[in-house]
Amino acid sequence: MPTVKKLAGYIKEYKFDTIITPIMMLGEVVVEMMIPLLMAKIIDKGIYGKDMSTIWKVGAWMLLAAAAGLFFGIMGGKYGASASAGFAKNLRFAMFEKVQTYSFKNIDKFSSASLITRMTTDVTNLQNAFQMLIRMGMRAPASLIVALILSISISPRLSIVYLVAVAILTVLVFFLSGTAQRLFNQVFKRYDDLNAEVEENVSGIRVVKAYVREDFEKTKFEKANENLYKIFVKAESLMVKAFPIMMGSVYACILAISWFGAHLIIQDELTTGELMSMLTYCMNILMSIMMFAGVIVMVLMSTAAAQRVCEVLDEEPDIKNPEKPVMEVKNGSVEFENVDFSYYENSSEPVLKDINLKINSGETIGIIGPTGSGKTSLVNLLSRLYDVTKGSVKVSGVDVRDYDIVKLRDSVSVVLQNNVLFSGTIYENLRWGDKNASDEECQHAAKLACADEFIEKFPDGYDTYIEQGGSNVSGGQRQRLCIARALLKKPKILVLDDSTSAVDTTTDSKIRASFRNDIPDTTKFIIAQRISSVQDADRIIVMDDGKIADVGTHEELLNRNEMYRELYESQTGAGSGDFDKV
Ligand code: DGT
Ligand code: MG
Repeated sequence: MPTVKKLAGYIKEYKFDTIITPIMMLGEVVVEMMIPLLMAKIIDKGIYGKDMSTIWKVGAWMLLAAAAGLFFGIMGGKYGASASAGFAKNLRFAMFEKVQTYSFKNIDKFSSASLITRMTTDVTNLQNAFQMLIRMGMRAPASLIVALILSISISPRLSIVYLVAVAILTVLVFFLSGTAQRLFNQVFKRYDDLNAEVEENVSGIRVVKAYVREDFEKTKFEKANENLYKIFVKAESLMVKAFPIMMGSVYACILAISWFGAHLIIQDELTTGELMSMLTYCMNILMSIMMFAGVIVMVLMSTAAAQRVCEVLDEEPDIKNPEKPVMEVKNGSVEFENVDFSYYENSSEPVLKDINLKINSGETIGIIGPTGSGKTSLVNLLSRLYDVTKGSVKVSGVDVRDYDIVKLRDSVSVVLQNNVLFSGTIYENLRWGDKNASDEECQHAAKLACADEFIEKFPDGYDTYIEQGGSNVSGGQRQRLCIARALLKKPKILVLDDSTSAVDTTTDSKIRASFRNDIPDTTKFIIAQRISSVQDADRIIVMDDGKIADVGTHEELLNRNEMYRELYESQTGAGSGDFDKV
């Protein structure tokens, strides 16, 4: 019930459409119910009474009623469609808006595939159920009641046949729909699996091709697809069986009415016209029951979708702005105090353990260490992409959790390890860093990141269109564009997470030189696998297994840290790694 109330809140500007739809449908029912009465009159008075003028008069009324029915029906359809589509639109927007507030952790919890299913398939299911509810939810019971009342008023004895049929059909319908609903609920779960499959494959299609894994992927997909097929067939075939059974009982009912009705006509207790109307009402009543059952099945089926949609809307972003946020990041000094961090609340082994570190504003810090040692995890705490599990991270002396998130992220600019560009021109992509940056500022940032050299070679220069994900630039070009974008923020702290790994060493050192000369006051964190990328840093942090193994200058570490020395030698020795000499 709270779910219904919550979802109803998204009808918003479509309230009028939502209310007018059932009213129109009621109008349609009333008109529809008059037609059998008029028909009876034509038969009994007009045809049997051989009275042409009655036929004309009542015929005209019938025409009018049919036209009115048409009008109400069209209006009901129109408003119903607008109300349900509008409801779905609002819902999708609210979900999209909510997802934008999610932290990395929130997104990890749902997985992006599931978020997509929830925003598309689930919302569509809700939209259909909603439309069914406002159109048929009122029409079906109303039609049932009016038809029952009118037929009882014509012939109470014959109506008993109805009541028996109604009872049998109701039991049948609700039994079937309950089973169908359970099956359809499983369908949604399978959809999620399928979408996860598609998303992973399509977003990684280049790797799939490079490794000739198409067949493997196809088999995997086939399985998910087959599962969906099976459960769908099971649910649908139940519904298909249900239909002839229901129609069977409708025809049985018509036969019974004709049989008893004929007797009553012979006994002069019923007229032919009245029997005709009774038959029409019979159809009406039984159809209404089926329709109503349909509504109930759809609404029940959509409860799973509703729940999944509400989960997205109700999810509390675990990284939120504080009550009284600090609005200014004064400088780029950083302090880690007894920091522990894990990605899951109850994981036994934290990813970062007991990190203590003090960094002055303007320092250049290199971070080096084996893969999985926690380098990315460490720097992600700076701009609150994740929050610490224990201890605190301070920027310019203030806990990062006390800052306004926007201000913090503007001051702490991170070039993520697997960074992406978005579809749009180079200018547009760079202006993610600062939407008001002038062309000159963009070009200056590109120059610092050594991106100007290749951009200027493009025929369209800075107006070159970048495809989705940056697929039409090389890995090294993409990295340089991402650095330029980060520089445009004019950050107090700049984090480069393995951001020059695809850039040649000469360009890499040129980029570092321009940082030194152009943004000397910005604190720089440079994560790298190449010693040459960090050796001129003020201090180098050696990470190992989630801990800081050592901190020092290049020379200090060469003298005292074995891991560092080995890494250095492996990279400078003949035939391997880089050839940069100190
Ligand atoms: P790299 O980039 O390969 O050189 O490795 P690092 O040093 O950047 O390692 P990092 O911080 O990405 O990973 C440290 C540990 O945390 C590693 O055992 C994998 C785990 N981890 C990393 N990212 C995630 C994540 O998003 N979710 C979960 N559950 N675990 C993660
Ligand atoms: Mg990393």
